[in-house]
Amino acid sequence: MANPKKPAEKILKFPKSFRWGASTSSYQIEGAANEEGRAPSIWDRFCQLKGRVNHGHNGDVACDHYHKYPEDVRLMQQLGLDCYRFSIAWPRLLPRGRGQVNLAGLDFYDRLIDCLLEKNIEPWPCLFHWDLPQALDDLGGWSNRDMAGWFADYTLLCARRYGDRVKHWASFNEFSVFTLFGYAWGWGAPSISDRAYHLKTIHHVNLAHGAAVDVLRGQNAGFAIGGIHSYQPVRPQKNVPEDIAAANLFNEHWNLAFPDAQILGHYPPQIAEAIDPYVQAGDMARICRPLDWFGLNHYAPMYGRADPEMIWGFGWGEVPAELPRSGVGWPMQPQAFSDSLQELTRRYRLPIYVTENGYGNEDKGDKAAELEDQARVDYLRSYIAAMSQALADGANIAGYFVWSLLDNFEWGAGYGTRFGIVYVDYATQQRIPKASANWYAELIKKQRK
Ligand code: GCO
Repeated sequence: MANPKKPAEKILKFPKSFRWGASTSSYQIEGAANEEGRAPSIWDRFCQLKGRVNHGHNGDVACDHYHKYPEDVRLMQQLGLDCYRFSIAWPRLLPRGRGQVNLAGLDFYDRLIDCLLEKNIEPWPCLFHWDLPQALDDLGGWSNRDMAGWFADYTLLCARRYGDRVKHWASFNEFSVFTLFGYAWGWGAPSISDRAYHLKTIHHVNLAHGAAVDVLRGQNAGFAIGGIHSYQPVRPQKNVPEDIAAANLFNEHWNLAFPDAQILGHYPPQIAEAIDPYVQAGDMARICRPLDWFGLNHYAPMYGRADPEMIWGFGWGEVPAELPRSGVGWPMQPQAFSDSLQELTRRYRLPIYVTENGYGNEDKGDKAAELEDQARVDYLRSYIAAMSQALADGANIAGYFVWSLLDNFEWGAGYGTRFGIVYVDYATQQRIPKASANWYAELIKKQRK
């Protein structure tokens, strides 16, 4: 419920060149997991493990976007979006991760891109949103240094096929999140929990990013290339030395391990020391390649505490009781968003695209309530107001993509958590814009006047 006593935050005018969009990812929406030559990814495998994904859900059908993309693109047009961020499923293009190409997979993204362009919506593909081909995981996955070369080959395939129509490219989505969850904490695919494996993964993913940037640049000097980072301020749960130290290491892992290496050319201090055995001469220059933009996924501040049970000794602390929470319990603090935008402008000196920001809630089965999502409207209004203030105060922000266009497969939470501005009825695959979609469309329209 909107708080009647609280004045609505003021959204200042954005420049005409500011881009408005929405984001999704392949495994979360496409479905058609076993169709037309797509091979399993590590997420298909993970979903088969007992008790790992809520309700035993998986991405086999998801939002059936593979078949319903024309309808989804029409929705984007109705919302007035300038651009659409999606991801390309590596196992759809290269079922074994390398070698034999699946032409039907290549064709799918051709159709999607053409459909977007017909409606004047810019396609912003991301090359990796977590669905690693299982065949490559069988070869050691990201712990294998050869992955950098295989990722570069996959990137070249995409750049050659789609580069005549796609200008904006993202290498990876949330480097730190999938590496921490998948290889340190074991809570996501491929469910590994091992310090050495995790460190190698960090370094090889960074090498893969650098190699992909070079491939893209070599294909077309005019491409606009970026990486997408989850950046949330990490605060100590208590003001005691153990928690301060834990929050500091948490921050190195979550916020700095990838962008510092890719943009500043070095690892943050504690990671630099730990990762040194895996770094070869010339690697930092291979990782640190010129970029055109910084992709920021931001949701909420985080609280860290010392936790000897956790693999790196830091864990999730409690959120202070005075902070309001979203429908999935994440603290809501728009000021942390504007602070992050200022901080990132200063640190990396690149134009920032907010590639994800949004509000999640547990589905309680009340469709009418889902459609009247006032809490999501309030969240978006207050966060976009904070972004407009940051812009007015000098942050370099060029665009905003809401997460997410559609309700979708929310990883370990399955379909029980909804992040969409458009409701998906999974029984019928019907799409219905929520109040937040209408609000977002109005906002975009007003900005154009
Ligand atoms: C991530 C991903 C998205 C999520 C979204 C909500 O951050 O996990 O980029 O795929 O669905 O962030 O959790």
